[in-house]
This record gives sequence, C-alpha cells and structure tokens, in this order.
Amino acid sequence: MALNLDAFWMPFTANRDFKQAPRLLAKAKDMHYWTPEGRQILDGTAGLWCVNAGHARPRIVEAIARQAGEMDFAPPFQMGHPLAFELADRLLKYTPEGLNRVFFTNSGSESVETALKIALAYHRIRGEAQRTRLIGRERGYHGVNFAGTALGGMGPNRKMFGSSLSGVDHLRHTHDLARNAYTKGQPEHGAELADDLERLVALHDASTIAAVIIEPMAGSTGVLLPPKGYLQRLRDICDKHGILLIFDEVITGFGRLGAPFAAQQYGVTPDMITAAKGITNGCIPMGAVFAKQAVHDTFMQGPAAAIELPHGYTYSGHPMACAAALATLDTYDEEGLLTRGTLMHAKMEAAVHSLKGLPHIVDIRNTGMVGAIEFAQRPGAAPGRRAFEVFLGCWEEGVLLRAAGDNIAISPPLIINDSQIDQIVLTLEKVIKRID
Ligand code: PXG
Repeated sequence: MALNLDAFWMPFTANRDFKQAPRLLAKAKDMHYWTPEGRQILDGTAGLWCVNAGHARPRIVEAIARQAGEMDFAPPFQMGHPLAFELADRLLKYTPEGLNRVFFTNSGSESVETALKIALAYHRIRGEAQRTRLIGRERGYHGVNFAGTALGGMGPNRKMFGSSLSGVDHLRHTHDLARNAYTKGQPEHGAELADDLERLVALHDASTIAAVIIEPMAGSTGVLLPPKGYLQRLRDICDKHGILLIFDEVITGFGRLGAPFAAQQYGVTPDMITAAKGITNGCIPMGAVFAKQAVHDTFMQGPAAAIELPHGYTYSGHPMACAAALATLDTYDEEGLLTRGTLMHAKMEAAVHSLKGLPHIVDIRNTGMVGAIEFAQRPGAAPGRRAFEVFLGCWEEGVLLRAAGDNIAISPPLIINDSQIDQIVLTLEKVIKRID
C-alpha cells in the first residue's frame, strides 16, 4: 500500500521538499537504522541526541513491555506510584552534588518551562517578586514552548511568533572563529564574555533578574563549547547578584560529554538542570528538572495541605517512562556508558580533526562523544546549504548525521566502536570532496 504523506505536518522539516523525496526509517537496533526497503544506516546522531545506549536495548524493551501490562497509567496529582519515587531517588546517583530534588516532565521544552517557572516562584516566595527578568544567550536552544522560544537565541525560531515573552534579554554567544578555530576541546578565548551578565545587571538592575539559562555546550546551533573559565565566571556573577543559574542539559545530560552531566565535566554546579532525551534513551518521552534542595525547600513553607507548586503535567512521571528510565540507567551502569565519552574522546577527536583541509571547512570542534564540522556559507546561497547537502550525501551513503545551520554535528550512541567512527569520517570525507 502506497503511503499517503499529505496529512502529517512534519516538525522542523521542509515538508514539501521532504515529501518529494522522503527519508524514512522503519527499524533500529544498536548502532543502526534500516529504511523500509532494508537499507542499513549507521546512526551518527543517536536519533536526535537521545538514544545514548543505542537502539532497542533488551532491558529497556522488556521493561516497557512489562510496565504496559502491569500498570499503564496512574494520576500524578495528589496520587503517586512507586516507580516515580524510585526513579527520582535513583537519579541522584548521577546528578551533581546538591541537585537532589527532581520534577518530572515529558520533554526538554517542558523541562525548560518548568525550571523558569520555578525560578520566578522561588524569588516571589522569598519576597523578591520583582525578579521576573530571564536571561538567555544568543545561539541558545531551549525548545519551542513560549518561554524557551523567547530565551532561545536562534533568530529563525523566534521571528514568526511575535514578542512571545517580555522581560527577556540575552548574553552574547561565545563562538569566535577568529580566535578559536580548530580548537580541540574547550576554547582558550572568551571567558570574558560571561561579563555580559554584569552589563545586563548594570542595565536592568540585579533586583529585576530571576535567572540565567544557558546550554553549557550549545548543541543545536553547532556544538559550541564553553571557553575555559566561562562557566565559572557566570556562576560567580550569578552568586554575587542572587540570580539563579540554570544549565539546559537536554543534550549534554546522560553522558554525551564523558561525565553524566556537563556540570560535572566542567566542575560548575548550577541551581537547576533541565534534562530529557537520554533519560529514557529516547524510548518514551520524558524530561526532568533537577533542583538544589534549597530551591525546593523554599517552596516547603506555609500550610502542609497547600499545593506548593501549582505546576505539572498529566504525564509527569508516567509509569512507562519511569520503567524505561530505570532500565536505561541499568544499561548505562552495566556498560559504563555515562563515562565512555572520556575513553572514546581521543579517538573521536583524532577522527573528526582528520577532516581539516578538506574544501569549504572553516572549523572543527569536539568534546567527549560530540564533533562538529563548520562549512563556509556558499556565496549567494542561503545559509546552511553546504551542511544540508553533506547531510543528504551521507544519508545516501548510509550514515545519518545532523545539519545544524552551517555545521554538521556528529553525536552517535555512546556504544559506538572505533571502526564505526572511521566509517562516519570516511563517509564525510567522500561526500565533502564532491560538494561545491
Ligand atoms: N533544550 C535543549 C538544549 C535542547 O537541545 C530542547 C531543550 C527541547 O527538547 P524537546 O524534547 O522539547 O525537543 C532541546 C532539544 C538538533 C536538535 O538538531 C536538537 C533538539 C531537538 C531537535 C533537534 O540539534 N534539542
């Protein structure tokens, strides 16, 4: 039966282009996808930065099936089920010290909205209701809900949706090709860009600022690593002015950089972390906000019969998601996946930097199990065309990568082996050599 592609309005997709020449995936196992025709594709993107343990891992598959039969759903408001408590407690084994309270959501976007609402309410409860301003950063991505859209720093994602949220400002991004091109790991230059926050404090006054949200490593805009010292400087400025610091770790959480969270990798602890994706290995939608106990405890005043935080989702802590997450953590533990990025770092680094010198490349970046290749914009063409053609070429050659603006991002499942890394790089080399 021929598939009718008309009805499905696809997310973040050039719908008309896609439907002319669809790229369909029908099956997945470990490091690979297969198309409906049976063509094997090496997964160089962990789905979309989420399938960190590889596809269809038996423990996770079994846990979901078992839970579907045991209890499909339980209401999360004024009711509970054991798995949600078990999972929250288990997650503390991985979170940075002090971030020991867990609020469940269903996506990265919801985690972002949740953390920002907690920040506003936190200040209000403490008698600083005037702290309503939220600060993001250029080239940040915080999902697609209203606050995340406003706090994000990607022009095309913002411009169609009016003013979205008022009282928002942005730090400059840290991407600096002139000073940092071809850096392996964290760039040397740019810690001083954190001082932008001092400028915004001078402009708006600290008493009006609730929180700063940044990705410790910006993923969607092309793998932008924090300059050495930058995150600590931001932490210090936030502390000085009573501003909450939120790390959006939807991509960096659960092992992408070689530690469970970027906060540990970089030795800087935020007040809240937003997570999703790898928490369930991408199997079932789930997200979480990890909060410092002091943030949580601020809410635990007043009458015990009162609902402290009027916020939550029908599917917060969904039993199937909890079962999937617990089995995911078992798999991560058994195979040491959350620190495997440290072991594989040197291989990844050498592999992606070996592409230096190929046509049109202007920068290569890497850390842990992430790499990025940046292309010069083709003169006269729309931004991102070269990267998109590289993505298409690799897909035709049997490797799935992700185009992010003028960048190709490589973010494979953490189970990848040396020869699969070589396959990604050899495919990239072949494809890059033939684009103009
Ligand atoms: N924050 C960050 C840092 C993200 O990377 C979200 C929030 C939103 O998560 P949800 O689950 O609502 O999509 C993300 C999502 C890409 C790409 O190509 C990245 C994301 C989503 C889609 C594509 O890099 N990250």
